[in-house]
Amino acid sequence: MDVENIEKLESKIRWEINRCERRDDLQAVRVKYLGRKGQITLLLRSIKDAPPRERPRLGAACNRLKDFLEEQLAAKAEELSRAGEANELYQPPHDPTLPAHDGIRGHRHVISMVLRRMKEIFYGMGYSLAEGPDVELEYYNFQALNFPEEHPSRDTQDTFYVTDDILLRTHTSPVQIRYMESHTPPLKIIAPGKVYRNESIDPSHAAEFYQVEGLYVDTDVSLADLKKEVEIFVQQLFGPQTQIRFRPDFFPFVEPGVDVAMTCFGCLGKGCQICKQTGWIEVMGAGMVHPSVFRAVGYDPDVYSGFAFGMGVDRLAMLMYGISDIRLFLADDLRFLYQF
Ligand code: FA5
Repeated sequence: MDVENIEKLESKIRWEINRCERRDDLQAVRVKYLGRKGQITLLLRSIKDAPPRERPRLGAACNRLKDFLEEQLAAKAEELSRAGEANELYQPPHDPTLPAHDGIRGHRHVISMVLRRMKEIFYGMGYSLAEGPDVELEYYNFQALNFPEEHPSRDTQDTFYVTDDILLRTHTSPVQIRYMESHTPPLKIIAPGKVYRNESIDPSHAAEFYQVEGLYVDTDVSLADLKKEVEIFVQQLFGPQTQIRFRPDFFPFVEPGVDVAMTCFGCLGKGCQICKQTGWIEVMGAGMVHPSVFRAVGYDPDVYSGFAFGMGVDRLAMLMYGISDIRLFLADDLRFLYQF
């Protein structure tokens, strides 16, 4: 074996590697030349039998050949892997900039969406946020709000009691009391939150639902102010053509008390299925803060006046989206939830 023969092997190797079509073919070429009985391995072993002055040149030529083989194998492997023949050793690195798989995405619950919209409108009208506890004292839920001792809603049939004095709030109105106790007028707040009633459940009655309370107290607040504020709110939520109507109603903590209805957005007042042919939809209870309530929080009713209103968020959401059963909001049915 001389240097010339060794160099001739180069073109043989190049030709063989060029013909390789798969990773296995490349491995076969590697074994053929570098395996235990491979041609280059045997050449390297035979150097010791050559005349001493030939050995350095033979050794250098063998090493060059070995390097050449490795380079050719690596280049071909990359070419194959680029062409789709994936190879564990030469696979391209993971690319973190590639777009992710489009998995299932969550989104806000429809009640949260409606609540957010309502808050946005009220913040725009100058109201700020007030909050109170879900587990409330009987005093704030009833007594300070001027509910007589024998009022039916105080009954355990309507209210979830924790103890004699502690209950799950049945409305958001107790937040009015808590807020007035710790602030002096003028004040203008909304209090959104969850409320609980020991109700028989049906398509329009839930045992837990959301309300938004509103309260405005200053030195010269009138029923006309209440009417304008409510009108601005419903027109922003349901459209500028919406009209409102006040009718007398009774809540112990307001005097006078009113039931607020708006013209039906489905028929604009003509009568349709949504409004049960009446042309009107009830939206909230409201009224002028009762003097007894002012006295309970230490305000002088001869100096201050104010209005309060309270509405059910679930019922509004049902109207806005044409939902026929309130129980769907808590049913955890993804087919329902993904529609919004
Ligand atoms: C009240 O809760 C008063 N606190 C509202 C109020 C505030 C009046 C301030 C005056 C001044 P009412 O019980 O009517 O009122 O409930 C208010 C709203 O809650 C109703 O209009 C309705 O939309 C909703 N609501 C009442 N009961 C249920 C129920 N079981 N399921 C779902 N929504 C309900």
